[in-house]
Amino acid sequence: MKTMKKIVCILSTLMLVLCTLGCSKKAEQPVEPRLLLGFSQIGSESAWRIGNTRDIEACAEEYGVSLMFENANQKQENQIDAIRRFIAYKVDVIAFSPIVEEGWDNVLNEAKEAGIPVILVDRDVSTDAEGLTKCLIGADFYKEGVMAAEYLIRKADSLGLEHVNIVEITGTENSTPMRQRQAGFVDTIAGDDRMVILESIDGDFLKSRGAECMRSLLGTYGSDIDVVFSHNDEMTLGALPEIEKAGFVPGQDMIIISIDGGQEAIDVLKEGRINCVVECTPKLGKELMETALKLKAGEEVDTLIHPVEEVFSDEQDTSLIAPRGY
Ligand code: GZL
Repeated sequence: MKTMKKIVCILSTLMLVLCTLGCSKKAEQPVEPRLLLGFSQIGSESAWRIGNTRDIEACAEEYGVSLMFENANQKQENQIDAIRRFIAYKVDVIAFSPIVEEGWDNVLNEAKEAGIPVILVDRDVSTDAEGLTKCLIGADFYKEGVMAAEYLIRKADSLGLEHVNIVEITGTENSTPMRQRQAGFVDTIAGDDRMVILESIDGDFLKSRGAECMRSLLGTYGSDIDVVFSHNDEMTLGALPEIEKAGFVPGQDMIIISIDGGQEAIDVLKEGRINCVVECTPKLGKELMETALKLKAGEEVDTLIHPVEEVFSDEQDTSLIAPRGY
């Protein structure tokens, strides 16, 4: 009897081991991706862009989306080539952040003819054609420009400034953030006679160009500059050392206003060398994956998704600003 019990015990243990192996084997089976998404990213020009890429990659993983990711290294022709590869590969959905607004009709028509829906991430395209894209997921850049100007008006009031000379370092010419941030800012200061924009200069969202632009502006206007309005943190961080080299104290001799809200800029805000940072969140991955999955399932999607964004400035206790994650 005891022998029989031993045999049953060994057999049941063996069965348990086999089942476990079998399960783990099943667990190793590659899980079919829910969707194949082709994404063309502009490049790696800023902490914002790198944060955007990281968020999209993390969300693809989380949502079980197979991501074909291509970095265009700041060239529109590379983005167009990437979209054509996605079409040839017959991805389920195409998404991209257009470096500039014009020049996309041909390739977007090719995607439409191939029956592949396209989602715009971060930036927009300018086209007269209908139905080339399904959705734009990105910041309200015009509002960011408005928030920057509204801060400046409050700051000028608090300092009792009667005349405010502004220099503007803009983002990539003809890009949505450049056009909209400038429009929002200009429209908001338009009614305030104290405000004068001495010059706007294209810094292409790059740190190195931000430094070059600031050197040029300092050479032309020097101590006449009251405010630097910079379209992104990278250019701001490039400009600050140039202001200091010229003998001025940024945040005191000149009011510094920036946009993006990355950790490095927030740290400098806390030091008092920047006065205001308007948030532009790069965390668009969740909305992108959910929208792409809806399109794959043939569901209706919102045509415009704006994230909620805030302003960080020397009007608040900046020590309370949480870590930014980009
Ligand atoms: C804004 C994004 C801009 C950032 C820059 O959504 O398009 O591009 O403000 C980035 O940092 O280069």
